[in-house]
Parts: sequence; C-alpha cells; structure tokens
Amino acid sequence: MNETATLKVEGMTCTGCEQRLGVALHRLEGVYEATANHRTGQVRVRFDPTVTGPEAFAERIVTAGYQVTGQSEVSP
Ligand SMILES: [Cu+2]
Repeated sequence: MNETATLKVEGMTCTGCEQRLGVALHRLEGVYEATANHRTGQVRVRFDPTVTGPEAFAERIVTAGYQVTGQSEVSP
C-alpha cells in the first residue's frame, strides 16, 4: 500500500538542500522514496499510510531547518 504526499517547502536554495531533505525523509520508517526540488519548493514523498504520514514529514522537514507552507496534498 502506498500514497504520495506533496508538501510545499521554503528555505531550500540548492541541490544540496534537496539531497539533505530527501535523505532525512527517507530515513523515516514507512517512507519508500522522497524527492525535493529547490526550484519549485516541492517535496514529494511516497509512503505507507499505515505507518507514517504528512505530519511526520512536516516535522522532519522543520527539524532539518526548512519551513512547510500550506496544506500537504495526498494522492493515491
Ligand atoms: Cu542548499
């Protein structure tokens, strides 16, 4: 079972930020894949909704030093 969450993130300035965030999110249990784009400010996470979800991703992103803006979208 998997879903994809899209979050709007502020504070990423380069590909280093993308990688750092991607790795940080991928470490969370239940995350299959995480990609970040500093140009669009979008972070996409494919995850198992029985294990984790957007609140955990937002918390992780803030801990990494970035800001989450707006609502995250979840699609199957
Ligand atoms: Cu950077």
